[in-house]
Amino acid sequence: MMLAAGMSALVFASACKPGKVSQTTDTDAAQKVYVAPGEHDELYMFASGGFSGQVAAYGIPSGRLLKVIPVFSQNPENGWGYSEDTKPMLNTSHGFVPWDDAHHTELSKTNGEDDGRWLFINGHNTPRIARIDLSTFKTVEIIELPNVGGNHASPFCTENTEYVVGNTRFSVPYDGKGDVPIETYKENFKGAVSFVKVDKDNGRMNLAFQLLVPGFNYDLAHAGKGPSHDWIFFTTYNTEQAHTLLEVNASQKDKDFIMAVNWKKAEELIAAGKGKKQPADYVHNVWDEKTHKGVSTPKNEVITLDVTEHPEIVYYMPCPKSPHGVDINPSGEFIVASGKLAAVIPVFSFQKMQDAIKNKQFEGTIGGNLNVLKYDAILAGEVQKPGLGPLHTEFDDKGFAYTTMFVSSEVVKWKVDTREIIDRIPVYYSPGHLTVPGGDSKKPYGKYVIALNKITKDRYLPTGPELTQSAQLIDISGNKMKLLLDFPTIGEPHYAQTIPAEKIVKNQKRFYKIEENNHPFATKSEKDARVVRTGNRVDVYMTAIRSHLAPDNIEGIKVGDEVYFHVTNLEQDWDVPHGFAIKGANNAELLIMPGETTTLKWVADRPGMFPFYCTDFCSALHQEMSGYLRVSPKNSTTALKYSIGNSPITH
Ligand code: K7E
Ligand code: CUA
Repeated sequence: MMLAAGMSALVFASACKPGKVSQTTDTDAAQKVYVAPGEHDELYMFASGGFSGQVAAYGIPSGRLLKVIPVFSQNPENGWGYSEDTKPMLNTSHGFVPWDDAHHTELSKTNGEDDGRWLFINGHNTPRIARIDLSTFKTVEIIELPNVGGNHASPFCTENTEYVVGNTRFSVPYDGKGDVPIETYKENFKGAVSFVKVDKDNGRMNLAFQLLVPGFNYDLAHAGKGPSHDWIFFTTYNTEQAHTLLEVNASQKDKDFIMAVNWKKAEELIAAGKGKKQPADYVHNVWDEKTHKGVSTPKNEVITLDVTEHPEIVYYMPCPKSPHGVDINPSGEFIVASGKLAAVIPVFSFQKMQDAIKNKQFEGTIGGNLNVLKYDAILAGEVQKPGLGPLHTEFDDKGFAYTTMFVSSEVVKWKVDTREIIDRIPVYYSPGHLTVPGGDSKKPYGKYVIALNKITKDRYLPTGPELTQSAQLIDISGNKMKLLLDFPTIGEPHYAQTIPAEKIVKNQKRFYKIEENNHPFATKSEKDARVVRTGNRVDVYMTAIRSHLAPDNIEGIKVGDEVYFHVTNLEQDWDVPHGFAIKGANNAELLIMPGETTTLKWVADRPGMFPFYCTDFCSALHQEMSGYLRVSPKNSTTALKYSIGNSPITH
């Protein structure tokens, strides 16, 4: 108890960072990160925005922010979560939830290599997994996960993206059975590992099954590859099963565990009908590229398998002191876990683990029937004195590993097969995750490591009490690591994945074909622009092309009318979006891509004259791209009328 309290005091105290440390940057650092005007970066980095709920794409090595991709949070910049078409994407079994806490970006993989097709990210708070299509940089699917409290160990994909997997951070009773005393944690609380099947052709997700596992806190995960292909590994903490003051009560034991799950065998058991259908409420939201709309579908059932009834698919690997990250090296043989309060980094051998299972080298059980493997039997070795507060490890293409040290604020480079420390470099300050291009794949690209830092203190110009988080680009091409660049990030970057640009660029979509637009309110030519009243609902079929909106004069709208602006961008060229905004809208603007239709709902709340206009500076006459909508009192007799130019639109 004293030790644990002392350790957590250390973690806490060290959040006060050292003062400004002068450092030597490589003299040619500027040259190494300089991307000349008009030139492209070599790599994309996709970083989570943490509590911003979004993903950001940066160019590396310049550190330039290229795009904020809205995922779980509304984004007024492009109407994500505000337009009628995108609102269903943020639907959950709790209704519309326009925010989440997004931690881990995960690129889809083929044969263990990043394939550049999709990017997955978890919503930790209201448990969800999202899929972004990297040909459009758009969130195209979000699936909610039932029975889960805190989808943190998520979404990690297996070697060929057979599944993306998520596990519970806060164990809870199953959905619908949560109304029990908190002190019944040990009897009633459970973890649930969600296996979301990914269609290999179109990426479509589907919650295939859930494994019910003991009620611990599951923190992070990585799937095996090569020899360890069939397995996925999760760190656990709070194996003490505390439900209060976890800071102390969940740091009692010298060791927690890595839970190793044979997902291949689990899949076979499910296929053999061993799973149980359980009621579960969750929703599945899918974006349709042709109708330019999201569709939200409620689901009510999940197949579950209780691992205590199938102990042959789960083994626990003892791991020192509240492990956080678990990372598998490119060959798939070594499993590295980072105990937040541990003095060493244990490196486990997959081969030894398999032998230990075969030879029944167990040191105990969990709940009487899940086997705990012997630490010494499965250990390849330990990295001694790595630093304080190890969190996450990535790998390069030359057999080295890089681990972040949150407390001692550094990145440590060590050799995977000998566990010897090669180099260490201070980072500013308190790194969480880090990313090496391809660094969790079978074929790392290497060259850089980017540390994702929680605290910046004095690194940038001050911005009041709230300061930015930060990424630091480090050159790892030589034996010694060299700091090249600091750049601020959106939100709090947790994990990031970095990939050679060529894998993404070749698939880019430039615009949507207007003839393929199946939006139910699409207007494919200006002559079809019109306004239709049905009771107090008014549908405005509007078109946008440089440099006018049609119709641009609308009269006969009455107080209380619900007006739906369905704006179709008729352009068929790259980089010509149009925007749409109207005074008093209770949501946001629209930003409509070429060939796309998007709908904004607006309620006429008072009589008057309401200008509307294009928000995106699209041409020399962009300022002219505007119009008026007249609102009359509820009982007025003003006739519905719409036009552009001097004559009404005729059909
Ligand atoms: Cu280490 Cu949420 Cu992956 Cu942040 S977690 S650091
Ligand atoms: Cu269209 Cu500005």
